[in-house]
Amino acid sequence: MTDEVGVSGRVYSCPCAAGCGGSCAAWNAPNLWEKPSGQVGEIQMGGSECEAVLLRFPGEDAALLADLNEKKLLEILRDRYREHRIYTYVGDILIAVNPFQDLPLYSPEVSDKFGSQPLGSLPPHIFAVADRAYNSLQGNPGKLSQNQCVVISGDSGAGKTESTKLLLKHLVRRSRGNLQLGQQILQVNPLLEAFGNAQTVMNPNSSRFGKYIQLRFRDGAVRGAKINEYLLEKSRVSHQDPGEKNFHIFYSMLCGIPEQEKQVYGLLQPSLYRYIGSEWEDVESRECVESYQRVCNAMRMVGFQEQEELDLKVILSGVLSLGNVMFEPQENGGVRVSPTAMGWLKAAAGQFGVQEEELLSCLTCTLSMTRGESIRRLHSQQQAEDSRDSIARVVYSRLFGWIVCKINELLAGDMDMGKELQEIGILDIFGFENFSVNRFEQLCINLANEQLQNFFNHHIFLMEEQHYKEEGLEREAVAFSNNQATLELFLARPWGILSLLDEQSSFPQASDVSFVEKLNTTYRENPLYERGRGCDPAFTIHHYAGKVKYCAEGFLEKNRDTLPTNINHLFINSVTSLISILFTANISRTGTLTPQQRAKVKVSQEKGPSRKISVGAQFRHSLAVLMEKMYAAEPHFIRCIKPNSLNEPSLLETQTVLNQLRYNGLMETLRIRRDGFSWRPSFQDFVRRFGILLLTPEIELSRESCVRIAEKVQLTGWHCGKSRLFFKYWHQDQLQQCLVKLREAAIVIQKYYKGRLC
Ligand code: AOV
Ligand code: MG
Repeated sequence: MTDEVGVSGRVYSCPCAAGCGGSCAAWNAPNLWEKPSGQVGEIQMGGSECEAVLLRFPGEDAALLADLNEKKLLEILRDRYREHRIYTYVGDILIAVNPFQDLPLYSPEVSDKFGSQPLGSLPPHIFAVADRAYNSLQGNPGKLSQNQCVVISGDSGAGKTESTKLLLKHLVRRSRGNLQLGQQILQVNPLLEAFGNAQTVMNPNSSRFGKYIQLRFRDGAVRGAKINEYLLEKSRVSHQDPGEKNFHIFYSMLCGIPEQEKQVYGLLQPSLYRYIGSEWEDVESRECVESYQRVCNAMRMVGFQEQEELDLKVILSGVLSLGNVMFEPQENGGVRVSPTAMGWLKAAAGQFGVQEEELLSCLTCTLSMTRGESIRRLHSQQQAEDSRDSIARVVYSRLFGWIVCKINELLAGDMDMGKELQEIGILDIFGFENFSVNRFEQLCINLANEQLQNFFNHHIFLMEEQHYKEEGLEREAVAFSNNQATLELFLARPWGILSLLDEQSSFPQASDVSFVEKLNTTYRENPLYERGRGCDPAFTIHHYAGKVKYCAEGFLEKNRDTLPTNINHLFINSVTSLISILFTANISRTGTLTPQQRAKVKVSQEKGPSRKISVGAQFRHSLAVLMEKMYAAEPHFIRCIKPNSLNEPSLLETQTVLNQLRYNGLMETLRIRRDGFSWRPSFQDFVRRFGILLLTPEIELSRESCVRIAEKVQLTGWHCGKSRLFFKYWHQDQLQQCLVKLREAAIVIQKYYKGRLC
């Protein structure tokens, strides 16, 4: 095989991998070369062009560009996108531009090719990111390697969820563990998407929850998986804005269940259900039938029992029936169910496995205990409707929480055997959102995205700077847009938005208006905050990705998330066993809390709604737990870019892409990756991992050994600090290639001697 060292010091190998000696067509093909100036032309190898940097296709790694500016990066992305080269590196960070069409990039053959070739020797690809994480997991013999995490970020519809699926697919294939477990893991996504995704105006398959999937490995093979879910947007069950839909499962169920079977669940025509709304007309039934089959298959493959599946469908039907229960006022100030809706009440009670009168009482009045006496307060029409919708929402969100718990149980594998496992986590959350009306859900979604951007900044800019300083290396700091202040605006105690929201939520007299007034006075001087204009309570936040105006209506109620009294009691005693489980185990409320907090939530719920942990506080907590996990892992970043707002293939809108490059900080990243040293192993780690290259039995874990290794492999352009080494990101690939060669040589020698002995 021919290797070439480019001006950057990076070694390039002929992609044919057949030991062509530089004679094959791939190696000598035109357009394979790029001059150090970044100029691309049909330059042939050899002769006066030997200084040229080989990029198998122009612009594969934007960090290698000599003349660096926004326009150039944009041009590269556009030119590559035109040729369906959707992946581009900025150093070790992968940019993925959504193709909005199926490309032949992900076949098992491609997967195998990536798994078997040295890192960096193939064009940029999402599989290569997976390989890098996987190899780092195997990294250091004799030392438990660091867990890895892949952080995928980008706007809504940019391709995060698709990327997650591709990563999983490749990792499962590569790790070649238990085949059945691998298949189960791959079925998790279709299942979660059916229940947790929905059509929004930005993305027809938008994730309405966040997830962190942890793949657990031992000896390089997958041994189990665990999912953490974050904040399902349950308000969607009872309300969808124009152009949006309810969760996919409702549509696929209504289309996919054969007519005769529908009776079992008490399901009627789709157009009758209020929660399905007017968007029903658009539903393509064939597609729906197929998606229903896919969900059923996925449930079976993951390992759900038949009875559980049956209960699940009955409960979903119950949610739909409940949504049709309407009320009318009565003379005593209370309400009754409209006579035409009595059938729906009966149906819902049957489907939930509870007594009709008791369900009715939960909807139409509130019971409270004062000094041992129970007091009954009648609901207004609005209160009755709110109770109905909140019951529907809580049932659905607990069902979702239960599905996740069940998946975790089924995919736990042999993880809990006490032996240490290594982990690759993949984070796929809901992307940044800015709709015409933004509510409490968008506030939480955008907060999560701020947190991720902060994590990215921390790793790419701050840690870099800090390391140089600590290790005595003189480097100029790269200016970047730090969003720490925005994060504090949300999270600071006691004056951050979430704290003020909690404070207001605990006052019975407070309202959305008084909450916004409180914000207005607290943040009068804060440049990241703007008062809302117009009559509704509203406010605007300057996010890293732009200004978002939030409509504060419903904030307090959504944060309090109060449930009608007695509903827990009613549902725990349901004859439908799954309903009773949902309300006994408290699944969705506590899915991400520690056992102590779990206990606290349980106690506080038993004591009544006022002591309950608010939605904002839970979300803050689960974000904190997630960040703790991610800060302890070695991160790999994928930045997804949405090329146009129409979700069309082959269309790249310059301004749309430019905006994303800007607020994702990709220009600054480019600069820091070009000038900086992104891989900084300690002396010990470096010797442990690459000491074998010296081919001597006893090697000290010292600075000198490091220098000997780097010199032996003829690395150039690296630095030595006080306790660690500073490498360009490609040095790691170069060293890895040397290890592979050494391993291959060892196998040949072994075979040779074996042959002689025989
Ligand atoms: P998101 O996860 O980033 O949005 P998705 O992963 O759902 O975005 O991607 C949106 C759509 O883009 C998908 O449904 C596909 O049609 C298409 N797409 C994305 N990546 C690819 C790819 N590699 N190849 C082919 N098509 C692709 V959100 O979840 O809304 O933030 O909350
Ligand atoms: Mg998604």
